[in-house]
Amino acid sequence: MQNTVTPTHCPYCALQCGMNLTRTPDGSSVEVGERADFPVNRGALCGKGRTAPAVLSSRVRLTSPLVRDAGGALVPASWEEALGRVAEGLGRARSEFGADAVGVFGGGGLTNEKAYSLGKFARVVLGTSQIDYNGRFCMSSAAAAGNAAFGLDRGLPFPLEDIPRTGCVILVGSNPAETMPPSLRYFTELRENGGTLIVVDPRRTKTAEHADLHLAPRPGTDLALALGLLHLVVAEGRTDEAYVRERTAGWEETRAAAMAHWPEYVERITGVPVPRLREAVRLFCEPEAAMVLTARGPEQQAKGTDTVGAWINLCLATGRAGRPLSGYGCLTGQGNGQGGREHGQKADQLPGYRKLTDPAARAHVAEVWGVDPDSLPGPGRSAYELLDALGTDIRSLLLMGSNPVVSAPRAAHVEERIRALDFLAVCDVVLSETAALADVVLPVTQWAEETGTTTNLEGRVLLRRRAITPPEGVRSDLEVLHELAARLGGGRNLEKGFPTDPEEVFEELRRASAGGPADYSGITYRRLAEENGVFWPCPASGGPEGGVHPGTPRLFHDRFATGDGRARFVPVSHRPVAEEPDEEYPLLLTTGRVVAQYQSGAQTRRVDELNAAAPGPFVELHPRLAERLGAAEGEPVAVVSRRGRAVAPARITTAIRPDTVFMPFHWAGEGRANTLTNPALDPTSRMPEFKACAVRVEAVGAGEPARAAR
Ligand SMILES: Nc1nc2c(c(=O)[nH]1)N[C@H]1C(S)=C(S)[C@@H](COP(=O)(O)OP(=O)(O)OC[C@H]3O[C@@H](n4cnc5c(=O)[nH]c(N)nc54)[C@H](O)[C@@H]3O)O[C@H]1N2
Ligand SMILES: Nc1nc2c(c(=O)[nH]1)N[C@H]1C(S)=C(S)[C@@H](COP(=O)(O)OP(=O)(O)OC[C@H]3O[C@@H](n4cnc5c(=O)[nH]c(N)nc54)[C@H](O)[C@@H]3O)O[C@H]1N2
Ligand code: SF4
Ligand SMILES: [Mo]
Repeated sequence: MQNTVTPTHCPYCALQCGMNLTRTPDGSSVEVGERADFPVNRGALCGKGRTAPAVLSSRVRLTSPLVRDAGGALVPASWEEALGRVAEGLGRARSEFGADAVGVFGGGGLTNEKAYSLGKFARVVLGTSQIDYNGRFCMSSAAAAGNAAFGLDRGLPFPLEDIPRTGCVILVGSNPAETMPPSLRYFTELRENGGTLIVVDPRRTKTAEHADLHLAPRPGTDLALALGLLHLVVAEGRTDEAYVRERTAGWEETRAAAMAHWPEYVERITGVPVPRLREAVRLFCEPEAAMVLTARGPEQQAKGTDTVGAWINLCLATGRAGRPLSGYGCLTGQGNGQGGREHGQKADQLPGYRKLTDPAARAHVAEVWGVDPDSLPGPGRSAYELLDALGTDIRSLLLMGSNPVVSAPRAAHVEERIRALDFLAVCDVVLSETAALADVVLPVTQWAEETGTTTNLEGRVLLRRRAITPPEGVRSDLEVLHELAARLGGGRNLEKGFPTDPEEVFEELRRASAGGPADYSGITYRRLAEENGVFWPCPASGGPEGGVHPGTPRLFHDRFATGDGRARFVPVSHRPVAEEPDEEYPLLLTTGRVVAQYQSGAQTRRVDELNAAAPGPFVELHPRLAERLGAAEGEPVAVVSRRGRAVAPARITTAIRPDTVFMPFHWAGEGRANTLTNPALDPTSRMPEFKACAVRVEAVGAGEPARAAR
């Protein structure tokens, strides 16, 4: 029998707050308690974490497989029948149209074990190249920029505990007060210690309220802003010449690009006044150490990779990377946003953050998997491109851990593509909007009911522990993959490569990742339990005096992970958003999050306390804009883009720029923000432009003729 109190981690965001779960007396659920021994959150939790057990209840979750009957309704079925149908649905597409007609879509909330097994399942069992995941919509631009500049992508190259001790932090398009509330402490402590906080956000968010300086650029102009700051750094003689010479390459070209971005020109593009640019440069350059942290604001742009590159350039020019208490970092989002991008559910990737196109990587992983390297497919399509190909090139899809009907850009089109599939199987804990379209829904176990590892935003690998017995009728994602491998293997006993015990999967993941950039080979479940998490890279040996490797909390202090150890400047220049406002669509829509809902809302919209706090979508608009529109607080307004129309109540606030409107994306139906968003993709990361598209807003108040805002 398990202990009654189980130390574990939250099911939601990348902070992966520690919590203690106590089984309720009848054993059917758990209560969340404070877990003070985990340093990242020191006991603090947000409302989502506190109420997470509500989603364990069979009142809101799935407890039986569902299959579509002859009349088109989803009806309960046995596991035997449901698994048989999935194997048939995936197998038929493969035999009729070839392996690439089968798609797989994963999620950054899946544990490392699940992400690893899903990637292996796609390549080994299905033989398809067509796998990608929702992390593409999350931190892919920062990953691409980090790889280009530093030769390695780990969201934060230092632990959060370094933040309060640096001199200045620029938080770019990041709203931790709502998206990672317990982490706000690090920024308030920074200020208590005499450091300064600069927030760059078109909205005066709850986070911006804590800032010493808030810059509110027009959405989609962060690239110009960063170049303008770099221009001032050079013009004011604040470049760290020695550092640039010794630790970087490519400065001259970047310097030239920055010099073309005069502060006055940058002010015109961004709307940020020149004196504020100067103030930001002063605050950032004066202290001994400083950091730039980005999140989805600058990253979810069709030029997200270049935009993050521009912020990294600013760090490199001023000697603020790979030094104590200095650096560039990306605040990753999902529970396993970091680990989920390392172990092979990404279109171009093999475990250990290896490249699918690298012959040595293929040979290593193929050996661990016991297959011929030539049998491994090449890179496939990125997330949006994969969704866009459903029903045409891709005939059947296995989806695990995402709800794209709500969260994908141009969602009405994506929904149409999903409906055009010959066959859709969804593994989920609840009947999400996407699961509701499936031919077969497989109900799976969740966080408190299963063991597994996640890697938090700091690169700290953590052990989530099983605290209660799952309800009858559900199975784990690992069991699903095991059973499907048996059915689809054509007598090859492929299920042997898909153990259902997470620790066994982790042991294989260790070997597969050994020697790769994200090396987990020195990490074991036992160490994770004893040490409360271990930072990768952690090779199997090579610790001090030949002992165990301690893990790597801080990266790049000696050298960057490039061939010559130098960081690379990336020459970038400003370009406009993919869809500039015009006569017909005169405003910019940006999207994001509220504190009480999580992502597509599939889980949190099933929690009463969270719905009471955040009952539905809304459109944030400035009073001047509202007046022109005739929009009143709480009254519905329609937001219209080239992709469609969404309706939600107006929320009138001076905290937003008058040329911008904001919608959270947590809801389906009429108020679905992603009906509007633009799937224009970044050329490198293939990130869609969630953060800027042209719209018009119309008041749809009772009886009044709608007026369009100009
Ligand atoms: N409550 C809650 N917490 C979450 C999540 C959730 O859904 N709900 N999701 C988790 C996940 S997966 C993620 S990725 C993180 C995301 O965490 P954040 O990145 O903090 O969240 P967002 O609200 O998407 O975007 C942050 C800010 O970017 C601003 N912004 C919009 N456009 C621009 C722009 O062009 N430039 C700049 N500089 N800023 C812009 C928005 O106004 C917003 O305040 O949160 C994680 N935590
Ligand atoms: N407009 C706009 N759109 C956005 C964004 C934005 O800022 N603006 N942000 C983007 C970002 S950063 C992200 S990360 C995506 C997220 O969007 P989604 O990919 O839709 O993320 P979730 O809502 O977390 O979906 C996870 C699904 O998996 C289920 N699930 C949870 N745990 C498990 C598990 O262990 N196994 C299985 N099989 N299922 C599980 C949940 O119930 C849920 O249905 O949205 C993107 N979409
Ligand atoms: S901040 Fe994130 S990890 Fe912490 S309790 Fe809230 S949702 Fe969970
Ligand atoms: Mo995300």
